[in-house]
Formats: sequence, C-alpha cells, structure tokens
Amino acid sequence: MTTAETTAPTTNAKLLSFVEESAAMLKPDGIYWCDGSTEEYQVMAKAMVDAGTAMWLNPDKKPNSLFVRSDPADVARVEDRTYICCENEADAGPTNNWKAPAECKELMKGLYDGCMAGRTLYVIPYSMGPVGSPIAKIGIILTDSPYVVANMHIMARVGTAVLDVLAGSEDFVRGIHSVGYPLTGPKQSDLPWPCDAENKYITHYPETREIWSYGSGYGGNALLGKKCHALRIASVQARDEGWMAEHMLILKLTSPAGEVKYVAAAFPSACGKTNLAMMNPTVEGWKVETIGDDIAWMKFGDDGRLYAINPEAGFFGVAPGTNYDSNPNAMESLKSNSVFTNCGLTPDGDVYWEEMDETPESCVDWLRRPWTPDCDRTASHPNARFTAPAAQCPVIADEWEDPAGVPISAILFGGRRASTQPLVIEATDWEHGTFLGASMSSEKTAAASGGLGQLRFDPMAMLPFCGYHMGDYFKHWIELGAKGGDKMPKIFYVNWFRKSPEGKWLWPGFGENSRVLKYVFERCEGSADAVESPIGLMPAEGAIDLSGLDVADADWAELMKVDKGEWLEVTKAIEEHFAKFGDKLPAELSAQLDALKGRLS
Ligand code: SAT
Ligand code: MN
Repeated sequence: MTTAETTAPTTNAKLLSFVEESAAMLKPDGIYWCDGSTEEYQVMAKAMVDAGTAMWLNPDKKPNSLFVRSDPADVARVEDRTYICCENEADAGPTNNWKAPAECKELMKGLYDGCMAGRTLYVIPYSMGPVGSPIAKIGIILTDSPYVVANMHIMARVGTAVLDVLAGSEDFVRGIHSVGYPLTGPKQSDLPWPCDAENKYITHYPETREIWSYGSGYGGNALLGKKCHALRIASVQARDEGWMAEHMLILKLTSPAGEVKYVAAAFPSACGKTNLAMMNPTVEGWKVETIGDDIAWMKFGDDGRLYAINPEAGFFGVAPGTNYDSNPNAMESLKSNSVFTNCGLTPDGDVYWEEMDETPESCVDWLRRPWTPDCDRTASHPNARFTAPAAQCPVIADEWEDPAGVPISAILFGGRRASTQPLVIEATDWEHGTFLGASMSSEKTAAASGGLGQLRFDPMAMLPFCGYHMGDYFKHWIELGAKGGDKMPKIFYVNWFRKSPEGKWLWPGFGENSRVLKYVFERCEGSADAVESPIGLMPAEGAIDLSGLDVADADWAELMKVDKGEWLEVTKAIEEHFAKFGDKLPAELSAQLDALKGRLS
C-alpha cells in the first residue's frame, strides 16, 4: 500500500461531494481514503520519517513508537485564532471569537486555495465513541498531515468500519484541516514540520456541523475529533438534543466492600485530569479505574440518571511531570505504540521529559540542541505530549467501551488555585453546583499559548471549548438539573494546588487525592458528614481519612481555610465575570451570587 490515490470506498452522496468539492479547492496531488488498518499506520509513519517529521524510537525502549518535533511556532492550542462562526454574533457569546460564517469561509477559501499542492489529501472517517454505538457520532476529516492521520488512529476509531456504519446517512461532521504549506513555488521542498504559523485559523460552523482548520499541525488545532468536534460542535448538539458534552475525565471508584461509583471531573487543560483518571489510591482497599481522561458525553438513561461515555480511544497527555510516582499507569500506557511530540531524545533512542524518573546525563532537547541536566533550560516543551492507546492503560475499566455508558454519581470541578480555594467543598444542590462550575477559575497552563500562570475564569473548564453563548450553556445546565431532579450527580469543587503564604504545597496530591475521592463516595452514599460554610458544605472533622498521612495540623487548617475577606473579593470578581453574560445569565446564578454575598457578610 502507498499513499497514492485510492478510490472512494463509499457511495454516500453527501460525503462524495464533500470530498470532491473540497479537493477542487485544496488541489492535492492525490486523494487517499484511510481504512484504519495497522498497515496504514505504518505507511503514515514512513511518510513522516521520510519527511524528517518523525523518527522511530529504539524498539528495545519504546516498541513501535514515534518521536516527533514540531516547529517552535506551533506548540499548543491557539485560542486567539479559534472562532465560532454562527449566523448571529450574539449566539457565540462573549467568551468566543466570532466571524460571520460566509465571511470566514471566504477568508478560509483564500488560504485553502491550492494549499495541498504537492501533498496527498487523506480522508479520515472517524467515530467519536464505539463504532455503531447509539451515542457515538461520526465525522470525516480531510487533512494533508500524516501526523494527524497517525494520531487519529490512536485517539479515535477510524477507517472503513466507520463508513459501513455511516452508510448513506448525512449525519456527520465535516472537517477540513491543512498545515498550510503547499509545495509549490519557492516551497518546493518540504519542511520537517510544515505549518503557516502567522495565519492559523481554527474555525467552527456549529449550525452546519463543519470545522475548517488551517496553519497548525498541533494537538487540538489539528486533531479535529477532539476539542473541535467532541466539545465545540458536540456542545451545540448537546444543547439542541438535551444532553451534555463536557471537558471531563470519567473514573470508576470501587470501595473495599466492592461497591462501585462513577465520578466525572472537569479541570482545565494540564491540571491533572489524566493523573486523577488513572491514579493508584493510597487509601487501603480502594480502587480507581479509567473510563476516560478528557471528554465526557452524558445522556439521561431510562432510569433518569446521567450516563457518560468517553468518546475518545486514546490519551493525548501532557508529558512533563508524568513519571512512575505521579502516574505509573500513564507510564505503562505509553510503553509502546505511542507518539511523543516535543520531548527530549536520549542517546539510547528513548524519550525524556522533565521530572521523568531518571534523568539522562545528556540528551537532545525538543529544539534539537544538545542538553545536559545542568543547562538552564528544559529538554521538553512544557506542552510536550504523548499519544497513547487507552486500551494499553493497565487500569482501564472493563466497561470503558460500553455503548450505554456508566451512571455518574458525582461531578468534580477544580483548577489550579494557589490561594483562597479549599481542598474540597460540596454544593448544596444542583443549582449551587452549577454556580460553582460557572464561577470556576484557574491559573493558565502551557496547553494554550500565552499568559502562563494568569488567573482566569474558566467555567466548567469549558472556556476554550463551549461552541455557543456561555450564558445559554449555564441555562442548559440549570434546565438539565430541573429535568434530572434528585437523580442528578452531587457536585464538588476541589483544589489540589493550594499553597502556604510561603509558597509551599499544602497537599501532596496524586495518589493521596484518593482520600478526597473516598469522601466523595461516602457523601454520595450518605455515610460521611459535612458541615455548612458560607461557600458550601465542608467535610466534618474526621470525615476525610488522613490516617498515615503526614500533613501538619497547621497545614490542614490552612488548606481548608475559608477567609471571608478573600471570598468577598472573589464575589466582586464573580460579579464582573457574570456581567459579561448580560441578560443571558440565568437568574438562578445571580441569585446564587447574592446568596453567597449574604452568607459572607
Ligand atoms: O491540544 S489539546 O487541546 O488536544 C490538549 C488540551 O489543551 O487539553
Ligand atoms: Mn483537555
């Protein structure tokens, strides 16, 4: 098999005209329909190796694994170049960049015209969710990047089986992606990482279920099934159809008595969702297993409860900081058949990143420069990533691909907050929980370019991913709560990242977070006590199991402290944040804010 032109393995009229019309604009040298086979994966790998994009890692260290370095100008999601293009600007809301669909498409057509010259157009049929599941959704990506094809093989279910399920249906998301580097004129020869760094556009057309992306080959900008489809487009479908598409991990928690509860958790990018989703609990007898680490699609089951599926098939995890202490199950997941992007390369042909278990004496950094531990820079980029098959995770739950999903008992919100926010609080009801999510804030990470460490409101961790007006999104949450009533999950707000005034971490985090999970489980079961505080329910004394943990009393007090003065300042900030949503802010949320102010004064 080669990447030469193949004939269309479908008679789906809408799909065929999508490919034909797009190809007329993109002008590739040939069209290749992806079948999803392992043989095809090898062909993509070879194309990347031949182009200098990738190299094989030492098979004795990381079998069947690729090492990739991107252009330094293309290393993260670009939120300022991301657009929601719905007909009415008001529907995109204050948190999204907006362009009129027709106008944006004109702009994109200018960039797309001939942009695949000298390249192959790959047609990737993919399913978000198990192929054929009633909750799964199908999409088609047209891309000129073999890196995207290879990553999509891991991150989603791709290939002919998807076309078989699609058959003649018109219900699929149409995605176009180009790195934006045609091989014509002065650009006759390819670059290791072609892109158009100055002209990136990640554009979404929720009403017509389309995604047009140009200029970047990295992560969520290019792997369109993930944030673009499974969150931005799906959030709009979810609103229209009465379900939820959320930026949440899903985990299975089993008690020593063998009882099971499923927990979903929304934290912003690079705040530890992958670590929590596959942690090894330190509390005796408790077990955590993984359903998903980034995205949850939740629908009401016949019993009135919310059931969640993980629409993805792989992990696109942050590499730096991942090690056998912080996340042994991620380390096991990425032992083979994985892609590593923007990591360091060791002399024996393995990967290295910051805080890995062993530091090599030397390596080549992600910018291809010699690196030693004493040089003043990192070997990996802070947003370096591994792409690993979820099935390789040692603690993947048996039911992770159950098309019916798993019933969610609790939802956690959280972010990185060095101050103010206690380790865990609990909402008094769904509306209060929606308020906690809507007023969530976190310090910015390297997952998106710009503003590292700045505190920003990131409602439900969906700030960069909600495909419509955030005020309407809050309303959707309130309405679902009214529909689900007392069957809705309990809502908690956690913060693993609080520091002392001297800047010391107050909570060990990682496996010790199981102590909080245990408490959440027991609250759901009704066996742990909580006490009221102005900001929500707090664990009663002794309700969180701290046995065997070395946290000084003073640190614990600091960790759980609710400072009324600080919180009054927070209410002012929330007021400003809420004001952005104008009359789209649900009255229930302003009432929650007023009530909070009342409790604080
Ligand atoms: O680049 S991605 O959007 O896929 C990763 C992330 O920001 O969570
Ligand atoms: Mn994410």
